[in-house]
Amino acid sequence: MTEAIEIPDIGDYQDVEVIEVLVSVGDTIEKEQNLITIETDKASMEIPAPKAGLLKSVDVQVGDKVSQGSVIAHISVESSDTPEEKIEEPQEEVPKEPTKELEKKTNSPEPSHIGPSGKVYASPGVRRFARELGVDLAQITGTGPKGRILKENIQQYVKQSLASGGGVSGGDLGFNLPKAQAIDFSAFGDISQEPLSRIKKISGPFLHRNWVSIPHVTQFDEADITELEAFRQGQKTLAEKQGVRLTPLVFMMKAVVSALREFPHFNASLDSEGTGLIIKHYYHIGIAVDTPQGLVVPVVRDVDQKGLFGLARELGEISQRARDGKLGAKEMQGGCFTISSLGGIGGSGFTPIINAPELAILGVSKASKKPVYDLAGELQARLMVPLCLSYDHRVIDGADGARFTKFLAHQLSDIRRLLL
Ligand code: CAO
Repeated sequence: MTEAIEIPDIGDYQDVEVIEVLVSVGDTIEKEQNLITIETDKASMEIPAPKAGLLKSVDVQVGDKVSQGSVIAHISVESSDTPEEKIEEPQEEVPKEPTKELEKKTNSPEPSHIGPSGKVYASPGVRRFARELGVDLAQITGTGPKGRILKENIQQYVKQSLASGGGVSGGDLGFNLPKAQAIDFSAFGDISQEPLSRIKKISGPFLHRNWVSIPHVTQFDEADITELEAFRQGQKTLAEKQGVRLTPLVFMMKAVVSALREFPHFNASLDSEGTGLIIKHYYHIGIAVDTPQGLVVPVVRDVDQKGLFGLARELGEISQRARDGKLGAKEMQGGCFTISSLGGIGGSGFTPIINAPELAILGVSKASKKPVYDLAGELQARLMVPLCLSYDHRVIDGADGARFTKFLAHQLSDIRRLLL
């Protein structure tokens, strides 16, 4: 059923200007999600959706004037019990009434952050400030309570962008390329259209930014996991009895921690000026998880302090929660290094994109038996797993990239080292 959404009671204000449209046709809207921002000479207000549903039309655009009762959108009302609904922001993050904020007040820290649903929450003052500077709020990580974006986060982002020579919009990194033309594909045959999921909408710009702003190099190597696999198979029944799946990824996580200890500059981030390193003395590993809604990267904390079975259990739980769309924002923060494993699917190698502000990411492909000459010159069938390490060449030299994967391969080839 399609319903019109109207401007609610906004006091005595009439003909108030629409300064921002926060949603697009085809978006799945949650109840109380902000749809547009309007602004009088004294205040800005965000207008939330009274119901959840699919946005069929947006009936206003920036610059339009609206008053109480003006129709701003049409929404097709649907069940709110979808997996995507479950990963939405906690209720307290979303104002129940239009948020009236005096400008001088909204320049102070206000609720605004990117939730796991991929939406950007911003107070009118923070949004206005970002708009004036041409800053895309989706590019900013908030440091306020519960990850909220503060005005100083925008200032810091602009400062950093200018220092690194990039454009403040985040998307403009100095490339002067022609815009892709809109093509009418229906001229060539039947087509249908569907919107990108919210996770893809939010992760896409981040992946793009990381791809163009970080000088990536990918180092390829392979590790002999013949003994590791024999050990794993030997432990499988015990693992199953304990209700966990002991996959090669769990061993990979332990091996990565050993490599991060050996090469601390991989367990680091560039500081905000881009002139120094922040070295981390904890070992939180992000794991790329393929979900129906898109790729998410939950973080397993303190991997150095956990055993194989404990890690296997945690990995199983977080990947299930990720697929159910139930991960909280905090569970995707604080990673030191990411592992992206396509080993359960196939392929012989790929070039993973670094998950900034981390400095490196390990791609793992499917292990296969290969003929390998042993030290005595005898040909052996060995189980080899491809490793693909992408690293930030501003910080990590090629030689260290090669040393890192060599060390990793060495760790994986001797199960005793991993278990020690
Ligand atoms: N080589 C051979 N077999 C492998 C393997 C490898 N490198 N890695 C996993 N396998 C096997 C597992 O052992 C399992 O088989 P068994 O049940 O017989 O033991 C099977 O493949 C399936 O494993 P899995 O994928 O379900 O489990 P996992 O722990 O390896 O991975 C998870 C978990 C969540 C990371 C994975 O399911 C996933 O989502 N991967 C996709 C990540 C992704 O999309 N990355 C690309 C991002 S773009 O940079």
